[in-house]
Amino acid sequence: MSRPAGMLDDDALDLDALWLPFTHNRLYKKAPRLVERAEGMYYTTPDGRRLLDGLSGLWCCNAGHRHPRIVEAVKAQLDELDYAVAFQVHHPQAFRLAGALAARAPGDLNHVFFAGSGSEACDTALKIALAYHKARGEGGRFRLIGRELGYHGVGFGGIAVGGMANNRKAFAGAMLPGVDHLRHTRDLEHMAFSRGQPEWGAELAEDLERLVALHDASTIAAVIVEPMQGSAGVIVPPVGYLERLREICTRHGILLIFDEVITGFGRLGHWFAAERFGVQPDIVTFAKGVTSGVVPLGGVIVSAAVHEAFMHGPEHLVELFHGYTYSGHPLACAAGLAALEVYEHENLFAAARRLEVSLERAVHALRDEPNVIDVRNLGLAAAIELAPRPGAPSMRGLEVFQHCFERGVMVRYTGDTIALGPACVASLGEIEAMVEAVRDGIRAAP
Ligand code: PXG
Ligand code: PLP
Repeated sequence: MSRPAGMLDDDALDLDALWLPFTHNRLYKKAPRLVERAEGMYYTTPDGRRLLDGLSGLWCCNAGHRHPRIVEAVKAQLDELDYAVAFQVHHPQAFRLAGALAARAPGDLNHVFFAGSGSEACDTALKIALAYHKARGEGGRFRLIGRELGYHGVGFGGIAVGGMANNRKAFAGAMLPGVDHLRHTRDLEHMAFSRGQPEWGAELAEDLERLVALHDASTIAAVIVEPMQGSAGVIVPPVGYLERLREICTRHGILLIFDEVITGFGRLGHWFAAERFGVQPDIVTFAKGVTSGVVPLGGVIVSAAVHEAFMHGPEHLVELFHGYTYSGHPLACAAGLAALEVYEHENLFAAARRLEVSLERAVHALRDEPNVIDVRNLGLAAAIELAPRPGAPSMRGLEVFQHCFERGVMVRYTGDTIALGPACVASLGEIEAMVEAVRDGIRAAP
């Protein structure tokens, strides 16, 4: 074969103008990797090679790629309505999808605000939290608490409460005032190689009491956490941890926001992680899997009480000065409605819960491979953490990723952690193929 899998085979394609997100652009353009088509669990590269998708796109194509029912719904929507004015006028599909989401969200999470992505969803949730307290006469609650290693997208709000240093350091002067962070829950000494939720670590939630003591509860608006941290490499909450966060927030009148951009729509075998963990947040953010990645869509679901706080004052006045041109875009709503139907009719979350057992077994069998220092998993998410090569952090991760790509499997790497996030439609054989590619990759990256 003349060139590696996925290499550009159109010599006329000029790579210069495009600045890729979260990518080492110069190295990438020396050996670009592209995909041109996708179906189900597979991509096809421009030179016709099939690639098994080990990450559901970027944790979003939970029903597999180009599910025919979703594709049909989007095509049909295009024949009816392309765009509807989002402010003051709207369209039926958005109301239908909001109703469908409210019906599936746990407890009294029953009002939906649409955005275009997870980042917009996070900034929206933070703004709602601040405005909620203001509306109730508690405008002194201006602090937002995030968590170390947290990822809440790349808006100014999201990076301020986020805890990934690389996403913050160039923008240090532009962080929101009054933000603080809980300590993260990754502790290899106590929890390495846990299967599912670690037994140790519920007490780490007490760190919130430290921040309350420091800042006083009367200054804190909300705590935002990913119920399971995705981007930082599948950091699974210890048994009892989220319950304790909930208790502390309730005791001090602090809103609890679950950022479910990755954990929603089947990733943990349920509509939402809140349901799986049995912990009720006041606000949930979602994106990605809501349309199975077919059209961008994000949003926020709030509790009855949060919504109610805004519904006072003269009726002709806007209650929340916030919104996007593309809030509830018709194509996104059509894709969302179809995706929900697919998840339900094909019992994909039950399938995810069955596959979780196989994924867990397969990834933990990597434990004795060279340089593996941790294996973590929950639902259809797993991470294999490798020791960094001395003097060259991230190189091992990159080499494993490249090796898997050459072998026809797409995985994700962040630093020296390899992540897998198969779609709910994966077969047992496909899960095993992903894990075996990672095994080979680890052996090829001494
Ligand atoms: N919150 C969470 C919890 C996320 O995981 C966002 C917000 C932002 O969503 P948008 O749609 O603005 O990207 C995310 C996105 C990875 C990876 O490799 C994770 C995300 C995006 C891309 C890659 O883990 N998460
Ligand atoms: N910038 C300008 C100049 C705009 O007019 C708008 C929207 O009208 C925006 C940014 C925000 O765009 P969006 O609503 O798509 O977030």
